[in-house]
Amino acid sequence: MVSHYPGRLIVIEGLDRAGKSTQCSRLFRTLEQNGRNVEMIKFPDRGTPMGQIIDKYLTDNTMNLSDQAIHLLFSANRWEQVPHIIDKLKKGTVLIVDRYMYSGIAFSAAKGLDFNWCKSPDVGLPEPDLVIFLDVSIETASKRGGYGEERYENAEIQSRVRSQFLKLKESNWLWIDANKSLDEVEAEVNNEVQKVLNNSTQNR
Ligand code: ADP
Ligand code: 2DT
Ligand code: MG
Repeated sequence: MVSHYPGRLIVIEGLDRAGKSTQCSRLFRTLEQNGRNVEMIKFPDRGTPMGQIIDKYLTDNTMNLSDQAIHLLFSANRWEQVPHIIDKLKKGTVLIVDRYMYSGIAFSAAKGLDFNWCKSPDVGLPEPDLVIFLDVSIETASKRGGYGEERYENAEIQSRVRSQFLKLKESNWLWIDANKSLDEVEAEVNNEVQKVLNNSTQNR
């Protein structure tokens, strides 16, 4: 699954408080220190006009949007970044992506929307070269500061979302036990990313 662009797309997925954002930052720092051309992207990107509607939906429980409509907005929020993603991949950048289409599918399917319907709006997005899933138990996640106020941040929903991620899991995903220490998880991430980057150098 190594893409035809010189850059690489590395996706980090997982439930809330699995350590995604922390590991994205650590990976970014490591690759930057190694002299790589690297950039971090996060979905939802709350900074765009569409992202602002998504942010309102997540933070304001009184905001009513149909499950289908918000699903399509999350997907559109990815599609609006595609020109930027392709541009960076063409320039040889390593893009570290904090959540991608898999969160989109898992969260909406967990609400009861049809699994295949949930997949369709993201068909055609740039394919990742590596998907890393940080698998944290609901118990560990709760201990990491408890859940906040945003929509979806409760144990019952997170547990249903995890079941959907299991349905999405593919054999080439790096599935990491994210209950381990930050340093242990980081070491596993670095090891696998290094393999993907070595592979890309050979293919260039
Ligand atoms: P996410 O982006 O997946 O929601 P974060 O990276 O924001 O998760 O981490 C949530 C909290 O849990 C932070 O306070 C972070 O320092 C802590 N944390 C993340 N991973 C670990 C870990 N492996 N062990 C202990 N604490 C962790
Ligand atoms: P954070 O900003 O804390 O990562 O969480 N979500 C995310 C969806 O429902 N669909 C999506 O496509 C994406 C990318 C997961 C944002 C919340 O939004 C959910 C948690
Ligand atoms: Mg995060």
